Amino acid sequence: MLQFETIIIGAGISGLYQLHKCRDELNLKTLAIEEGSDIGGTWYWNRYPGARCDSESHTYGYTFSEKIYKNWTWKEKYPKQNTILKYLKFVEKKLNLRKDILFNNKIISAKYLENKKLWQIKTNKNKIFLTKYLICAVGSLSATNIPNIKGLKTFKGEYYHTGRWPKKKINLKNQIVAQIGTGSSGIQVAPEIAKTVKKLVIFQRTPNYSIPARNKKLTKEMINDYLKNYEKIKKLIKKTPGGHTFSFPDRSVFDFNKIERDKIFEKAWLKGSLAFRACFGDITKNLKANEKASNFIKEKILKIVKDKKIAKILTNFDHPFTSKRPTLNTNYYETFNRKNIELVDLKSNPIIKITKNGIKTKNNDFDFDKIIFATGYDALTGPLLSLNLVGKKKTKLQNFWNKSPKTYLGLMIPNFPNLFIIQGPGSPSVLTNVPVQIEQHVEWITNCLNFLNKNNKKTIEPTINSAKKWSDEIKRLADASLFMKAKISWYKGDNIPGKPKVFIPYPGGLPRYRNICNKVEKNQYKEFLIK
Ligand code: NA7
Repeated sequence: MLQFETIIIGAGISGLYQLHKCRDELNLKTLAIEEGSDIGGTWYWNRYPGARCDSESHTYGYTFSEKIYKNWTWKEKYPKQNTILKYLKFVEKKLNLRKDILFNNKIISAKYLENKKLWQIKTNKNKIFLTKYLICAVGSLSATNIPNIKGLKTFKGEYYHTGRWPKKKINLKNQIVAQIGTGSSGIQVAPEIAKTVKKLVIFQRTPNYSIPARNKKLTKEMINDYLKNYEKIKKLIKKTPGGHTFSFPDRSVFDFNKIERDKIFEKAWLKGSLAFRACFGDITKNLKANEKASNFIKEKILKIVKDKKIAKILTNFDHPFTSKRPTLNTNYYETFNRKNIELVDLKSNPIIKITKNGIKTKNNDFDFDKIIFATGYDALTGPLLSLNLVGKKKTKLQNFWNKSPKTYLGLMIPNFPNLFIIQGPGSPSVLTNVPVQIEQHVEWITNCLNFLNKNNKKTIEPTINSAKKWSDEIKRLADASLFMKAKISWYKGDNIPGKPKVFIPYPGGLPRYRNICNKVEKNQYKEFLIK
């Protein structure tokens, strides 16, 4: 049985950086284990047509190395999936990481051996490893959710989930295709495949607010500008709540009359980007202010979409803008003006079952060649629960988290010594420009391991009390936010039957979170049991 000092699960953005830090900075004997056949994580699996990042390219990536930052050139405002994969391969090569990654192995269980103070890991290829530290770099949105709809097994065509899109080329030409789901992925995939398919029928459960991305090629000037400003950008994205280059101004929606306000909204709409929500400081905080932004978006959709019935379904909002994950689009609403598109409102016409030939709803019987599930993920907790983790005193994570995920800082779990999470429940994770949060997590974990090794400490785990306080703090912040106003939101577990209905990520913003983590480190981990 091979033994390591650190095993990292996952070789996406977080796993790669953590491998570099553990192996090259701390000199720990380290192995990364990856389910896929190559590196990339999210960007390995999400190969669906139109897959693109919603963060601007020059802020989406590693900033820890000036050399790496400046030796890579982003060519578009929003990088597409394949470009990000190429970027990660470029980084991997620079750091020579591949030799310490085991591919095509999925972790099926991980058990803490109390007498040895080691984790025992098993993979689906019957490989067993021992390790002192176990770092879960499994991503927040990697456990795909295909809803349990009656009859799926009887469907005689092929079906795919956007987050597990096949490597082989999928022929959609002249096909009649169903797409279930209109989140970030659904909004990206629809305009792309609508160009090819004979007919696309989109099944919408909740209408989504979407802002134009306005993707564009970066000019030489723009590229030189962001390269020149490396230090400035690196500092800036650490200071803003979401890890983007924009922050929220003091100005309120109510400081302006409708004409002035709409001018500001219009400018942001024409520019495109997630920064639309930061036109005013109170859009994401105050329901009345939020309504002004929602109404502006609604008016835009009603203007773009020609068919009044479709436009009505698309704008039948039941939640405030930004209370669910904000999305960007390229011609999503315009796509509904095509002749080969149909929109089904699942609120009035729900799916009854999937049949041999297609989908039966309350009012219709559709025939399909293919079904695309853009139905999201068992977010944040799903990837960790799938590891079948068993901690001290035979504590199963499934049981320990049956009412709510309990972590301290989203980084560690009581009863699970030496087990670290990157982007876990209880961390800002999905509420941020993800690589910015990843770098903070990896660096915090690295410093913690360094502390333990230097002080000859064998184990670390948070106290139950600190985890309890952390959950209370998340609840307090979430309750005061607009996030809780969404009816169905994966931020609070609503999309998965049986999942605890609590707000999962830390909603206090990155700078506040970073300060807390830094204090914990400075005070030598007082909230933890260290032996
Ligand atoms: P999301 O944002 O979870 O979107 C999933 C979509 O699928 C959303 O419209 C859901 O409607 C819909 N959905 C989920 N379950 C069902 C069922 N059972 N029936 C009908 N419709 C359903 O996932 P994405 O992949 O789009 O985006 C996730 C993140 O990945 C994104 O933020 C990017 O970072 C990449 P709902 O709104 O829940 O009513």
